[in-house]
Amino acid sequence: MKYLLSITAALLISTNLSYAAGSHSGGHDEGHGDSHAEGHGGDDHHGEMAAGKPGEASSVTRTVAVKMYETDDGQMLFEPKTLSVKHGETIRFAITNAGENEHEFVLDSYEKNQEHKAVMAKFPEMEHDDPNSVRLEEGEKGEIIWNFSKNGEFEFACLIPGHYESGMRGALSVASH
Ligand SMILES: [Cu+2]
Repeated sequence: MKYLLSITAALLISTNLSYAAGSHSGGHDEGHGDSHAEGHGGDDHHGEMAAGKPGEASSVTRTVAVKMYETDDGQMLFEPKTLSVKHGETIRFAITNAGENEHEFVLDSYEKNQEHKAVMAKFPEMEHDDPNSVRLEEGEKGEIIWNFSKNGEFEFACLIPGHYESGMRGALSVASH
């Protein structure tokens, strides 16, 4: 029940933010009709998302190791700090939480991450089961397999309150060559 309430709130908040920012892309008249069913968030199904779509293990072309950790001076970081991939690649992100806090790896557009971060700030206990993210306890390992079907500038981030501001964000660019 908690989950359902949070998702409803998330949709309301992200809608409000979109209007406030004047960036209401994917509008109602742009051919997204099949993903606009009542009560169904366009980003919650298993199809395309802002940064591409979930990939198949059999199609993986490259594994990228990602480490999440904290430094003694209070920074929270990803290693590597930025990523560059080719359009069409299917990447297995092998993610290790080498820190002492819980962390997450969320791959999305900058705008979606800002919206998601605002929701997380309001509902820190919110749990999600999105194919573009993984949340790991201290010492835990996880993975995401992702197909970069869209060119553009994206972002990987940890949206647990305070972590993004402490350094847990990185640019990921997808280009044809
Ligand atoms: Cu974190």
